[in-house]
Amino acid sequence: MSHAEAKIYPPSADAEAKAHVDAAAYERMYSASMSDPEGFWREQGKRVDWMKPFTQVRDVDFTLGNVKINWYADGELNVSANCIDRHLEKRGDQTAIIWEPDSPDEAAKHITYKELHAETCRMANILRDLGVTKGDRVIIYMPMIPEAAYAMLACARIGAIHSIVFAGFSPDALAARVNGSEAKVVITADFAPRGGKATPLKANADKALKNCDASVKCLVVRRTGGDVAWDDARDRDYTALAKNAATTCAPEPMNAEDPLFILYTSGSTGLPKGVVHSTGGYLVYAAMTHEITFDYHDGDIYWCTADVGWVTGHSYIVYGPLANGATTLMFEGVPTYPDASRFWQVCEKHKVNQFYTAPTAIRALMGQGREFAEKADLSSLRILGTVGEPINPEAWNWYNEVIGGGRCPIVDTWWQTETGGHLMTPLPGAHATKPGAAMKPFFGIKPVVLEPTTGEEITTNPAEGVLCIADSWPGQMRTVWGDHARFEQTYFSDYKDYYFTGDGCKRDADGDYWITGRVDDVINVSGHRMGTAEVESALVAHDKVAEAAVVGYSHDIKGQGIYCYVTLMNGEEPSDALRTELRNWVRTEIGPIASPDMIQWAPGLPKTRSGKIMRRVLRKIAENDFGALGDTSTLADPSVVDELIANRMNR
Ligand code: 6R9
Repeated sequence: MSHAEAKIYPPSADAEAKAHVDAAAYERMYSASMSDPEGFWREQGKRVDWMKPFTQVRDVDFTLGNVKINWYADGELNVSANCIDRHLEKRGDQTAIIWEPDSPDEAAKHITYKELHAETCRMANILRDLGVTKGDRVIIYMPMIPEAAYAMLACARIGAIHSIVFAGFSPDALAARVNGSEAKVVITADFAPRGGKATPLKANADKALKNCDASVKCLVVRRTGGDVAWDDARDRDYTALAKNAATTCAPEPMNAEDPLFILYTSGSTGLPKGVVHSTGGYLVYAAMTHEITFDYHDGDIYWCTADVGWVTGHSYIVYGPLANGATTLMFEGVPTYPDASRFWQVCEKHKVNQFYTAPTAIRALMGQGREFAEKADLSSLRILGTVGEPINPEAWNWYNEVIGGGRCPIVDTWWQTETGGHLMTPLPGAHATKPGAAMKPFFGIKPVVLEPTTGEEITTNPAEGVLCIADSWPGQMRTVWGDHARFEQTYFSDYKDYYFTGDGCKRDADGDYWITGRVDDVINVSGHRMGTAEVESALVAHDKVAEAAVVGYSHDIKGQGIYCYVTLMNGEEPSDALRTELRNWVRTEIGPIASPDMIQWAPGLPKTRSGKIMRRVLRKIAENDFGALGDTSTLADPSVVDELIANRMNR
């Protein structure tokens, strides 16, 4: 089906009547944000409480060599005070966090804003006792437990910069981030229960810390109480210390441009880079998008199923919702444990109003059959959201009908680690939706579609090309940790004076946007973003591997799978045992999410005479699409292509 024929779902009268922003308000506010960004964002800056009010709103330059992004730069605030203290008077006894554990047999917890305040202060005081001060880095390597949120907010409270490492990452990946950010403390837990199994987080941290500076301390939350090794000089028992820690701690005044967190993410080249987000602009943007995209109203129960290890967990489990005084649900488990009805049972149990998840989860649950959803009472649901990858119309329709009962607007939110919050999404009471379309830019966002090779802007509709953003917004990343030149090169060098997203997109005849996926060497596996270069460098680190090229290919559930072409060292024999060995190797180097789906032995890789691997050809072969390999005449040895086709892994 072409986009022109896509079914259109206009906003319902109910959604429109309730919404913070209806169609007319969107038009008015969007055009104000374009014609007077300074005035627009000055007003939005009032969403947060300032210790010292800002007078400057924006100071931005996208010129290569001189890139700077500053918002509210002379203001001072504290994120933890904004997410907790300012709500205490009005909603101290309201639930801030509902915690749903991995096992449905364990009791859920309801943490009020008052309790959140006390727990965050305890954690902040313990961190201070460990010598953490303003500007220091703290790594958080945690299960999805309330202490993960306390840890984030505690860092923010004392002005430390947190960097969360997803609990599914390996010790090596953890060590790289501890060292890359020169962290003083790693906060972890004994074990991370997930889907009935438990990852030995503390043991992983022990392995990682062997490769880190001896001064790094390890603060351990007792989640399961299981046995762990202990180093008295380095390890501290959080659960024991918290009992005696003070429950007040004055929030540190921070400059709006002080970093709030670093989050490592994959790019098209090299190792993951540390995306740096600010304190003031980030919080304004996370709060605003959370309220408007999900049409959050006081008293609503909001659930985002992401992990705090990803940016979605930062902006839309913790910072956005709590800045808005919301009740946010935090889930420790997985969608299919104990069975494929878990998500829906949690929705019923906690009467969830807004539900936000990834297309890969929807596809996996759709595959298990609608009975699992039909068992649950989903009448509390009002808004559904998706994030992380393009959603195929079949999954969209299932989500709409089976989960939303045809009455819940679906917000397909397109954004990135780098953007801090949603850049494109339909708004529930303002816009029509089309299955698979991200539809409309958020306020202040000026998308441009460029012809990929010339960089010319395409101003007519329909349009197809690469997606850039013409101007800054408060939630934009500020730099790459420790490497501003890499920041400029990655995002501002391909297309002059624009932020380059790395995504391709179409704008249809109605002017609505459709994200078509990455145009660089980043792949998206089950909504997890991965650089093919990272998997390649893990593979070539194995002593039997001479060379490797990695591409994505279409995968029914994961969206994309990881396809590896591997050239072995002279004298090494390919075998299934070696395949397993390499797969396990990549899992240890990076983590299970980077586990190769296919490994094809490649005696030679298709290279140009200048030695560049022609990935376009490798992608086609991985897709089983041999008819359209394109021009291969510049290859040094075109015969390797036939060899690769002949040995294509059968699926
Ligand atoms: C938030 C997040 C970013 C990349 C992005 C794009 C893809 C995210 C999407 C989407 C189509 C959507 N992506 N949301 N593609 N429709 N609604 O996922 O951040 O992990 O940095 O990934 O994910 O390709 O460039 P991150």
